[in-house]
Amino acid sequence: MIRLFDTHHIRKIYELDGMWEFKMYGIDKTYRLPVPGCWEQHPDFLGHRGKGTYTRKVYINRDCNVRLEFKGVSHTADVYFDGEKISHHYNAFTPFSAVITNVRQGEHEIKVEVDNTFSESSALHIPNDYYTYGGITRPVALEQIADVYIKNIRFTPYQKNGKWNAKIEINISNLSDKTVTVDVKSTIDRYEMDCNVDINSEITVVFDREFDDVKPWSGKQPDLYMLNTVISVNGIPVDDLIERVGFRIVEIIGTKIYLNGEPVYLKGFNRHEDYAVDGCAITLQHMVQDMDLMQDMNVNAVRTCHYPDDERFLDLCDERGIMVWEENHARGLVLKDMQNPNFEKQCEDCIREMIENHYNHPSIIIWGILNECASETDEGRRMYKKQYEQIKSLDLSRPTTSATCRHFADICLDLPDIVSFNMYTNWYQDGDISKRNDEEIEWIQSSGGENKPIIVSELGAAAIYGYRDRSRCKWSEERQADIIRDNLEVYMNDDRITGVFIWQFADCRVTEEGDWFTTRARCHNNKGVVDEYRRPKMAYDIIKDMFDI
Ligand code: ADA
Repeated sequence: MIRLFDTHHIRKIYELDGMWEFKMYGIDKTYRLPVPGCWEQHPDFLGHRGKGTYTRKVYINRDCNVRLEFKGVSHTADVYFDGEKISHHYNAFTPFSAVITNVRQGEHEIKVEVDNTFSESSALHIPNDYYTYGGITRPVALEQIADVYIKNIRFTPYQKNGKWNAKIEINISNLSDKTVTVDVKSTIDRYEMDCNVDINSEITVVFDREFDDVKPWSGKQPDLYMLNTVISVNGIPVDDLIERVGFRIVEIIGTKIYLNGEPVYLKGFNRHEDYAVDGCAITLQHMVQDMDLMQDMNVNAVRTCHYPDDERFLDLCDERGIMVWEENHARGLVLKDMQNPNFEKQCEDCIREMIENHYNHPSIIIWGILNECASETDEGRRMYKKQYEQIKSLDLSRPTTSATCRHFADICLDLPDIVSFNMYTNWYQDGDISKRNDEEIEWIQSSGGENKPIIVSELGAAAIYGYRDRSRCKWSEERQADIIRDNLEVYMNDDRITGVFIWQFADCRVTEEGDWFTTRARCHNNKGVVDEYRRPKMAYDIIKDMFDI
């Protein structure tokens, strides 16, 4: 399943989930592995870092154009159709697609060369406090498309004179070499919009109108609408695209975040896409379990640390009214990492693909960048500034932020709309939580962050699941519960703070490369409130109670 709803009724879409032939470079054996999936789930590749090739045949039942969509390949993909290279993509966490024209009816071969090794060509996937898996880790789809087809649609809701309006931008592509006249019809609920246009190569059709009696999307009432767009040639429907949208606006007013004119307080988790038996290729069932557990703990928000998430999880957030801070792919990159010659382009690509593909999710209320990167340096500032500007060039409807740990040294706090900081008082540094919080906020407010909303983007402690100790020593479940409780008591009672994200929802695997193993028992980040099998630790019930406000 590629989304939690049908995206087409006219365009023919074949989901390519299933068993693909697989060969690992350097191993003379042919396997059959599941897609989506990580090769690390196979006993022969438990910790394998290398290059593997997935291959499968597809039957095309008529001459047509074909569009292949990959929702995620970890971490670099080279895609071939009948032996011809049609796409190269870097980054496990963003979708990409390729169009092949004039495909003849019959059997064809798709081959995907996948690389999860670390090298200078990978500036973002590096040894880190999370694991970079290998495989075609998110769904794949093959679509039969007409010569004129809908590339994508942007839905931007807004208020005008107290009424809901929306701007709908429909990008249509013409693969033929002649001008074509198309009829474009979009419907939402009882509202219809229609126009006729001539297309040479590409065109953007814009509808912009009032929808006076629609219900807004909010955490408590996440009303969603199907935006169904059909294009016809000579009265014959040739293509369609269905998006699921919500009417909501996000504003920053003073030091608060407002959703539809109401201030919100974000209480949530940082969630890595990592599950004991799935790796990063989390199944829908396990995504739903994660969502159910987080909602059982009374969260209303989630941060997609530290990369864009699987769209099915974002669909779940849309349906459940969970507000999302989605961020580009970067974690803890020092200036030397940011000076990798591939860094800026790889970040730019990630931001573009994240926003282009996830723009219509009403649950996403914040775009984040560069978690704990070199925001204390002049060169780092140049790159932060460039990335915030790129986000604003793609989306003016959402605020920006970045989680900093460069306490008392960060020189980028004036750039984002919201200032966010990661603080581990009583785990990494023991001390007076309230005092440290006051010092931090006073510094923020005098260093470019004045009159901005403030979020505590990370707080927490580690515990090994099942390790109980009446001394409440560090690494025990008791101590983790104490530290989270004591930190939440301060942050949730400070009206200068407009949200908290606990680090982290579940234990996740980390790379053995680098020196993470020295402080990450089991080669896992053990700060989850549940372990990698989603078994709850003692902190679970503390959070459930404290978030029940
Ligand atoms: C940092 C980082 C997280 C994680 C956390 C920790 O704040 O943003 O990815 O590494 O620390 O567990 O120490």
